[in-house]
Amino acid sequence: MPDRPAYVVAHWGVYQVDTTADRPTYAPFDDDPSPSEIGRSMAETLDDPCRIDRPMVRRGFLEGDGGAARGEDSYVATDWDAALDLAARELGRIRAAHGPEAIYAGSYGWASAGRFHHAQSQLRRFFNLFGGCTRSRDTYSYAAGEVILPHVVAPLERLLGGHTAWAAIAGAGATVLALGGVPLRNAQIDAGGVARHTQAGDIRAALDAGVRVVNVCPVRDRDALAGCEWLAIRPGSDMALLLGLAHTLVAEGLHDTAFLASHCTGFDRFLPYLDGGSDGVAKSADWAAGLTGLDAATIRALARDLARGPSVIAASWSMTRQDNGEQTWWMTVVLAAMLGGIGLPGQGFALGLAAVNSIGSLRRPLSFAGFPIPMRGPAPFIPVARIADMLEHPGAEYRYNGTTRRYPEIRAIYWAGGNPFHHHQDLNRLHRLWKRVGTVIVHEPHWTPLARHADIVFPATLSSERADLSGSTRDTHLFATDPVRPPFGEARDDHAIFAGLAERLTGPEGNTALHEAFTEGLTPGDWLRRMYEETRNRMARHGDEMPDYDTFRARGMVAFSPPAEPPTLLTAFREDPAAHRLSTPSGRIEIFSETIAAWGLDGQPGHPVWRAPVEWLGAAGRYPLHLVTHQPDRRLHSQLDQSSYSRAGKVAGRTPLVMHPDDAAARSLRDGDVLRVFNDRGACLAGLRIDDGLLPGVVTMETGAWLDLDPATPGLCRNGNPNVLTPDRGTSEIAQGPAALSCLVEVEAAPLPIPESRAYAPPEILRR
Ligand SMILES: Nc1nc2c(c(=O)[nH]1)N[C@H]1C(S)=C(S)[C@@H](COP(=O)(O)OP(=O)(O)OC[C@H]3O[C@@H](n4cnc5c(=O)[nH]c(N)nc54)[C@H](O)[C@@H]3O)O[C@H]1N2
Ligand SMILES: Nc1nc2c(c(=O)[nH]1)N[C@H]1C(S)=C(S)[C@@H](COP(=O)(O)OP(=O)(O)OC[C@H]3O[C@@H](n4cnc5c(=O)[nH]c(N)nc54)[C@H](O)[C@@H]3O)O[C@H]1N2
Ligand SMILES: [Mo]
Repeated sequence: MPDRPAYVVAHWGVYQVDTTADRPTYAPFDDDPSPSEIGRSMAETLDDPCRIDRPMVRRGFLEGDGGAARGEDSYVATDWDAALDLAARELGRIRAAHGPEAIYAGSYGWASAGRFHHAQSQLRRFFNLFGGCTRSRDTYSYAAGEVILPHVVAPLERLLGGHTAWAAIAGAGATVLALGGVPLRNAQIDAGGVARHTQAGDIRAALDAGVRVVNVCPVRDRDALAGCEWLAIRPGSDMALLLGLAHTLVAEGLHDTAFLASHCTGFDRFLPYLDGGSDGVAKSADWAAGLTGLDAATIRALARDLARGPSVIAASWSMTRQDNGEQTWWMTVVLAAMLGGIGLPGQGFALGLAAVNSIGSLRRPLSFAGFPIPMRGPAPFIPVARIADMLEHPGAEYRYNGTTRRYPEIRAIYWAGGNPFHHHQDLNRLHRLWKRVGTVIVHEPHWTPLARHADIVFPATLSSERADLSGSTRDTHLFATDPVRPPFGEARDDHAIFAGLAERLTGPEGNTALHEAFTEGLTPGDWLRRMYEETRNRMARHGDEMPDYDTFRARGMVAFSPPAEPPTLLTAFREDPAAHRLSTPSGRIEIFSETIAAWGLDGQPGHPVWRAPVEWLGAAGRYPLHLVTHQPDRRLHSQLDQSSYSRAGKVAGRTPLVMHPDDAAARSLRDGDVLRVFNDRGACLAGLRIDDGLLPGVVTMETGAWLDLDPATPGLCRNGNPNVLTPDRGTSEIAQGPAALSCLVEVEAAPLPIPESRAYAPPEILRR
């Protein structure tokens, strides 16, 4: 070990680990001004009762049950050779009989930080060399935005890389209209690691500099800093608010016609919709008031305020995870264009301020090498959240991004580094359809609900057990991370697991050595050196000097300077739209898109439109409450849910459900009660927390509680995973993204006797 602290990097922070005691202790990185508490769970989860020590095979799989008991079964502990032989035989058999695309290895998920030990990269490299698989496209975070924005303004990755910083917004003294608020709780995280949690400080400084933040959210969000105003909007209606603001601008002659003429296209095609000429409905402030529950006068005043001074129209990522999420982000760009501030310092639109630490912080995009993924042959895919549709309707047609596609027939599922039994919607449906698949192979460190839905479970290591290169390309550092513990039990790295399979399989033509191709004869240490050297070359092209690999390892990190000026999106385009054309067909911001109009989709005329959500308070019937799910404060998704820190945030041992006092009184419920939350898709238990900081009629639950379906009560999750309630619908035919956030429910006191949650008790394991 070099003469420096041992570093371990997680998506929620960087830790200096003391390895001299019996158990490693994790202290936040010295230079982190505001570390996340989530790291408190890291030591205890290294070897908690949920950790998987050996390869496991589901008992019913060995007995040939065809998947019937998947999700409820016991497991047989086995040795590595037997488990790898079994998995390799399954993969080889399916490829030979049905082609590699009969294996779904979409494997969406966050896994752990680390650029080499990145489960998805390992999996993609393996399957590309194996001959392919069916993959997934886009994310659960903002699929609707990823698909729509390239047609309208620019690819999302480009926009998030050089995103407008709070420091620029502070410089402009702008008013920020924040749809979905500024959820500081979420800024604990960044994909790949956070060296310095700067988001809270940056927002504080902006507020102190006179920035006005208007939180538009059904929930007041106590995490957002004091000083933000709160406009309690009806969930799912933000698009109507944006249209009402736009209508007011035009009605009062406040829109920037010069900017619309010089940098945009199609405003004239949108105007007849806005003023009602095309459909007889003016999208006025009064119209918007009826849909959003806000005052028409408030909407008008807000439009005038936004037009008067510098402004930012900020939409959260959560805006995209709803019915027609495409429209809300499109209209966010359009409203900002009408205000004319796009590309002026600290003005324009923002996408996900505080969604993760980097968005709004003073950052510049860094260019780090990843584990190489050779591209081979065709790459069939599904939109990531259409997994259950694919399993239910093989061969069926669906629309996606202007094309008509067909679902493949899937015989096996392979997952490493994600948890669909956390992240997917309508989990009772997924649980049912998952049983139709012949073989399920999973790598997991812990007995998560995904591991418990697998036939072959390979125990995976955690970041604390391996050396890596770690850092986010939207952060400030690259770290040399260290193993601070030997692997738990017989756990292996994802790379070693794929290498073990590759030893037992050939490439697609039957003659290539897959192991040789996968590893290139390199050890993990060799890969780290190679990836570092490539990173060093890339960064040198951007003028950043990095030390040689051995010096870097000895120092443990390299830091990159912040940008000279706080960035604002699209400044070059603003200055010279001809020289810096956008990548849209017109090279401009597309308020009307000929491309999208030509798709001929029902109710999608080629400009942003209001389409009422399927489930919302505007049309509530049997289920009168609107459930909003949001990211959890005490963990990352379902990761670390078994820890004492996460469990200390529960109410009566279940996920808290937050409810307005009036709604609780109407149901004779008291704080701390165990609840049954239900709709036609399923039910879960929850613990009541009464709070007046949300709109009556709205209830909230955080995501990420480990699914624990009750064998005695079909459809009931005893632990409080809200995804047994959420709908499994595409956002629209444009992106087919997850409409994960919201649904209608009813809540009652849980009937007695209340079943115990078994979520954190491992399955029965037979050891020979
Ligand atoms: N209702 C509702 N649902 C949602 C959302 C919502 O807002 N509402 N949000 C959605 C969003 S934005 C997202 S991004 C998804 C997140 O969904 P996921 O990213 O799937 O959630 P995680 O819990 O982070 O899953 C990561 C899994 O990887 C495992 N893991 C960790 N490290 C390693 C490793 O090194 N190797 C291997 N093999 N495995 C490892 C962990 O144990 C865990 O099971 O959830 C989505 N679901
Ligand atoms: N601590 C922690 N941080 C995280 C994560 C985590 O698991 N834990 N996950 C990370 C990931 S993968 C992602 S994608 C980001 C997600 O970042 P976001 O998508 O921004 O996060 P959410 O918490 O789902 O939603 C933000 C807010 O939107 C509000 N909201 C919901 N529906 C509506 C609506 O219809 N209208 C309005 N106006 N507001 C609404 C919710 O009340 C919530 O407070 O967070 C990241 N940060
Ligand atoms: Mo996400």
